[in-house]
Amino acid sequence: LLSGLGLAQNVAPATLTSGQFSTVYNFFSFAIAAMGAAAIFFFVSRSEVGPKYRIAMLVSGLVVSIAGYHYLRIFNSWDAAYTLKDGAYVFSSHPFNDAYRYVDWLLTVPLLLLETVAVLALPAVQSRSLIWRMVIASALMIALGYPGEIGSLTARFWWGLASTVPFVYILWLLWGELGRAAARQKPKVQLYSRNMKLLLLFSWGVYPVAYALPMLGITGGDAVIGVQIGYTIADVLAKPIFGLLAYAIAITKTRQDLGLSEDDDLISTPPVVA
Ligand code: RET
Repeated sequence: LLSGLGLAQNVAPATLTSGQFSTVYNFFSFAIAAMGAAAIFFFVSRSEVGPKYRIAMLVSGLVVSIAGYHYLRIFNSWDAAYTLKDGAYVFSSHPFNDAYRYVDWLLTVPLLLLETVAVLALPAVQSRSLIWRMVIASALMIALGYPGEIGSLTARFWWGLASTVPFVYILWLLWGELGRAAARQKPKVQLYSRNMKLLLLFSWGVYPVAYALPMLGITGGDAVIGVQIGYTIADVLAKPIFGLLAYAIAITKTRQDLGLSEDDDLISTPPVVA
């Protein structure tokens, strides 16, 4: 059935045009800059938020540092995997290593889940069980996705389907938990928490879509670069942009805890000494 649907070919491309090669090259370069700058921001802003929320800023900084390192490796691997020959980019003898990405997720997804729970400051008992369930599910999601990434399109379909089960479970847990936590917050944080829920759903949703591109009739070089561009956009949304929203929640809750006005200008408010 699957080969009838045209799914039984590998994603491996023939040759990339120089436009295709450099688009991915530039996306990776952009991701390195975004992750590196975000790391500095989160580490520095840690001292601006109240003690309860510092762990969330620290974890956010770790996530983007880990990702920045992996994007450096991915960038180098991409650069080494193709050589310019007669105006086109052909495979060199070095294979492009997509495992960096999966190893990155294995580390950063549990940390992102921790960050989310930490910034909401849920009661300890409740958050511990929630974190464990999500961490196990996320490891399963990533481990099941990888064989499909490097296999035939048929393998991609079945492993992708298997990976979607823990994926849906995590989103379902987070959606409920974030919704309940949001309901307990004051209006401004409620709005941020709602945005966090939407950003989470949207950014996480980009990963399976990028993964599925080669099965949706996109072929050759377009499939290869579509997957890489999709993952890179998703990573920038899910790590630095998500972290900024976590920072906004943390700083607003810090002000509320101290009885300061929530709308104080970020720059003119003196740092919180705790
Ligand atoms: C895979 C395989 C195909 C099916 C699904 C996938 C989901 C991946 C996700 C990754 C999230 C990564 C994040 C990284 C941030 O640091 C593995 C592509 C559902 C959701 C949030």
